[in-house]
Amino acid sequence: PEPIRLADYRPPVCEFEEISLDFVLDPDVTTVTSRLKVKTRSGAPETLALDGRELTLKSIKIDDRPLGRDEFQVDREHLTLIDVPSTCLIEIVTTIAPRLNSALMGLYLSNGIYCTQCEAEGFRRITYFLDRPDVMTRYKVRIEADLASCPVLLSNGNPVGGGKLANGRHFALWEDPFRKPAYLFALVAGDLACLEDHHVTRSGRRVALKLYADSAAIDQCAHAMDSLKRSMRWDEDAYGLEYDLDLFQIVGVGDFNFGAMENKGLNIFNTSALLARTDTSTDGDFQQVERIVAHEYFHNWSGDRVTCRDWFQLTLKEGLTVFRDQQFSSDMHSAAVKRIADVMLLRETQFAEDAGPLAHPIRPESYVEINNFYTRTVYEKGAEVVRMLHTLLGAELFRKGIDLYFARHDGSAVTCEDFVQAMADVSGRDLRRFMRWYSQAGTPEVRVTREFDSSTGSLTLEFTQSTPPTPGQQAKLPLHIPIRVGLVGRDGQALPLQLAGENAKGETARVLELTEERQSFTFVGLDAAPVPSILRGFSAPVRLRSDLTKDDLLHLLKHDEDAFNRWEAAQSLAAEAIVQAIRMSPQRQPVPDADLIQAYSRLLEGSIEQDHAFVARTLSLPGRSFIAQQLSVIDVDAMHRVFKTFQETIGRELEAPLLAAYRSMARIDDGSTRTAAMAARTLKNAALAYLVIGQPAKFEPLAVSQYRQSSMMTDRLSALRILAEIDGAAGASLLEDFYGRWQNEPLVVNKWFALQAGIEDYKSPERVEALMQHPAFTLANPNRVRALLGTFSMANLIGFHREDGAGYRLLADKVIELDSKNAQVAARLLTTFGRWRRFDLHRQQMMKSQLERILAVPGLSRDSYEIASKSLG
Ligand code: HT7
Ligand code: ZN
Repeated sequence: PEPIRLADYRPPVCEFEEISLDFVLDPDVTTVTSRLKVKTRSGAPETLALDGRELTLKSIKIDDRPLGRDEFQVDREHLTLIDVPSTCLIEIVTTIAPRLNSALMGLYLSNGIYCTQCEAEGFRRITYFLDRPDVMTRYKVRIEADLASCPVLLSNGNPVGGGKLANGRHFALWEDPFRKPAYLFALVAGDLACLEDHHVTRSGRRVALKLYADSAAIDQCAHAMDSLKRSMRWDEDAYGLEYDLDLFQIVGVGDFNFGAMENKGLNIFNTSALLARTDTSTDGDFQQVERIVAHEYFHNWSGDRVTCRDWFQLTLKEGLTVFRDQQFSSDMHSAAVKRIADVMLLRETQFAEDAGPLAHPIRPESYVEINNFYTRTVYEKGAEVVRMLHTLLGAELFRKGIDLYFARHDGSAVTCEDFVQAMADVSGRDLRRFMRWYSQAGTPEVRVTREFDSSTGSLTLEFTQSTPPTPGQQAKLPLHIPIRVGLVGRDGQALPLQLAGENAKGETARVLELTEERQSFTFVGLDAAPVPSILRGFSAPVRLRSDLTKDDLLHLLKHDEDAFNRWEAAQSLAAEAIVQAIRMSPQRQPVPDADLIQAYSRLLEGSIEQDHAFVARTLSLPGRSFIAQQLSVIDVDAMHRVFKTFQETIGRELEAPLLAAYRSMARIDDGSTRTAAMAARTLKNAALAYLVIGQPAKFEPLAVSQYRQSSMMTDRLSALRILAEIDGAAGASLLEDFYGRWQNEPLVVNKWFALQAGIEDYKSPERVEALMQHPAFTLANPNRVRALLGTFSMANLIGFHREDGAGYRLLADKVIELDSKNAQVAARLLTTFGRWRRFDLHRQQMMKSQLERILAVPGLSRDSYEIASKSLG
């Protein structure tokens, strides 16, 4: 398949002033009648190529005149109408089969509920249309369905009518006053329960809030409703942005390719991103629901009111909205812990993506299948780029920039340049070099060295930046990089920062701006050599290489006023020790050094940190992927051995403080989902894991009793995970117990699959194979596929990469099976193979041959073709 290129963008040949859509719903033959009010841009007749896939065309009329066979052409992807008058009304009747739609794009059925997914290019599976985001139209919708099975009929905007029909059918009419691109269209019909509430906006308007789900799950929707209300209030307070319709609806469905979708006024959610109750959901789930509800709601402005001109600009709405949801979560809970979690995710996933064959800029220049570009780079690195603008301009000017962006572009489809231009206009800053972040792939490396001159009391920091080559981009240019810094005195005090040639301002943190390949900054007025604290708050998505010593890091861990860099110091100390141990011969026992253990012990004793979630994060070893990125060849067995020994040693040597922390956190934990209670549980369960891994025989009973006595899923699942991992006496029977209790809760069953897929041992390919035969497993449900195959391939290093290649074969078999059913999910699973070059030659060969096998499948989807071919390329 030929790639689509940003450079080939051309405006659409016509506009649609209005579309009226009539749906007669039926699982096997749904009839869709579309009436389009057309106006060509040239004012002259034009040939119009409408997008459409897997549609059965029944009839076409222009201005009520049926078209003859020679007046249009139909192929697999288009309906081409020749000489369409400059203004006219086109009526197209098509049929579709929602029941057979296993791709979950367009109109499909999920547990008897009709629902749609139109982003990015799903609308063309509903009717022929110019399915591109710069075609914005006013929608009028009529939905007709069976009253008994579909009492609820929903679409975007406002309900404007409806009624009963003959033969047990009924209909509803909806109108959306806002022009929108087709990707924001939504329809839902089914037997759904509803949770209702309302929000009064800052300007006093009452907005009805309706949350729909299966009646068995409606008692798990309160947290989402609460999150929605907090999001609406926050967007008013933080950005002055109010909701703009009188009704906001959310529907949860069990079969969904992604987390959720921001359709105008009718968000559709994967139930995994909507439902939460403490007995069935972990604290992580609660936070995830809150984040995703907020994210989709924030899209109402950053995405819906101002949208993307084309799909290359995806980061315009996604990067900005992720940044906004990060700010929201940070305001709701602990800012430090949120930043740490976001940076961990970025470094473990996006940095790896940026260093592999699928690396692309946050605004790609070409794609074969846009669905493959809903990536960590577009989302998370995109959010970091917005964050850097916030850092460079400061909160006040950034807000002015946002205000200008929305005022200037409300109701239109725009580009990343438009966003950055608004920031440049309010600040008067030259952001041309900054724009390179949008077009340059790869993670920049920033090196910093220091020199203290005691005779002048000055410290010079010398920075160099470089970005490694990525596919199709060999040479890289210097970027505009904000580096937030501070200086920590020998006594632990934060020192005032005065650059040579400047007057003293007394500030203890500031932002240095790198724009060249090499730059130095000299701080003056220092009595003794301080320890520099660099890249505070992770002010730019770069790999920092500094000359900080172990003592410097221990000093920062104790004294840095920047919490992120305190955590970073602990991570650097642990990462250094782990990497060294991995490089050692297998005969030597890898042990964490005494200083690190002592630092952990101090943290546990609570003399330094008050935020218990922060303590838990700081005590946790770096992620596997973060460590793997620092190795020239990933040795999965050595990594497993070292992580295990480190955990065992920490668990044993810190038994007393860990147990004390466990007990005191258990006392603080009141079973609520308040931030402090969640933080206490995080630390409690981190301590439990260390204790059980350190001394399984001694602490297994503690985990068993936590599993049995707690009514909270967080505690139960943490205990069960650790028991299953140590493979002791209790693990197997409690796994059975868990399934028995929760077999009727699909989201909990996903946890059960994921937990077992993630147990790192050499038996896992067989275990996963056996789990695929379990009656509860199905390839038709993306959540289940992700739980079992996604976890196995992404989070089970030694199982998936077992030396005989069984893990690779298993994944490839399933990708091939899934590709013809749901290519989007198949292609995403396939991305793991993209890392093949990082392993030893034997594993490289095996992964490569699975990629070749997949590429040879006749009729392979565009999605999988793009990932497999780029991975090999
Ligand atoms: N904007 C939404 C993206 C999305 C999606 C993309 C492709 C296929 C299915 C999808 N479902 C939702 C989600 C978001 O970022 O808010
Ligand atoms: Zn989004």
